[in-house]
Amino acid sequence: MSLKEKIINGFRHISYASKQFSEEEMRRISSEFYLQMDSRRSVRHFSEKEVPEEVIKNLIKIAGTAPSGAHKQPWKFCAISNPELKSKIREAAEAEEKENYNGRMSDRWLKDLAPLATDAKKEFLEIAPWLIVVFKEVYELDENEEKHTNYYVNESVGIACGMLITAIHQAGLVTLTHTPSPMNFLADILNRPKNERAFLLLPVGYAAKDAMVPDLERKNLEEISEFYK
Ligand code: IYR
Repeated sequence: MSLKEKIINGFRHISYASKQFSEEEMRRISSEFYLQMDSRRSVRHFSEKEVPEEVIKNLIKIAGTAPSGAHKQPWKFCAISNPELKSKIREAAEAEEKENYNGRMSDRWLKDLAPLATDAKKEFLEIAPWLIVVFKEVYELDENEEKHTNYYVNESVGIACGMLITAIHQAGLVTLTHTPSPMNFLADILNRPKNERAFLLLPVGYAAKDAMVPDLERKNLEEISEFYK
């Protein structure tokens, strides 16, 4: 393959060709991938079985391939297997969640959560072998500690998290998106720099043998789409 290149605005651009398939192959590949992703569920019951660090590194590398505003890559993925840190995080998360479930969340919110059988107890934060805390970099800090804006930070980090969740599922592992609120305690416990804000906490591991999930239905294609032809 010949690599073409040219300079635009002083920056090198290289030719790119995506891998392409026949229409028949595309139909098969996309429908099989849909079935694979449709089997993903948010799981709250984890096994203590260890997951190799190399796998976690691969999953984070996958998340790091996400597109981002002006290619600022405004994310940091903190992977925690240290039991003391996991206990600290559980303790702080449960303290916040107790407040949430006992007054900070509206009756309507609690009613909406009832089918998920969630409560303020978050044992998965200690049982799952890994916690990945995703931080967004609200601004960039250069060598001189000067601030530079990042763009579309929530969109960028949200996309990266979606790709991380997809990667976790295809590796045969499970996760859930845990958003203890407020979650400033995560930056404190993990000693993060001041340009980082906690975005999402993803416990990662194998599903427990007796894991259960609510019997939920997804909206169908007609409900989630509108085609303009
Ligand atoms: N953060 C709380 C509450 C919670 C909120 C929503 I919206 C959920 O979909 C699930 C839980 C918790 O993690 O329990």
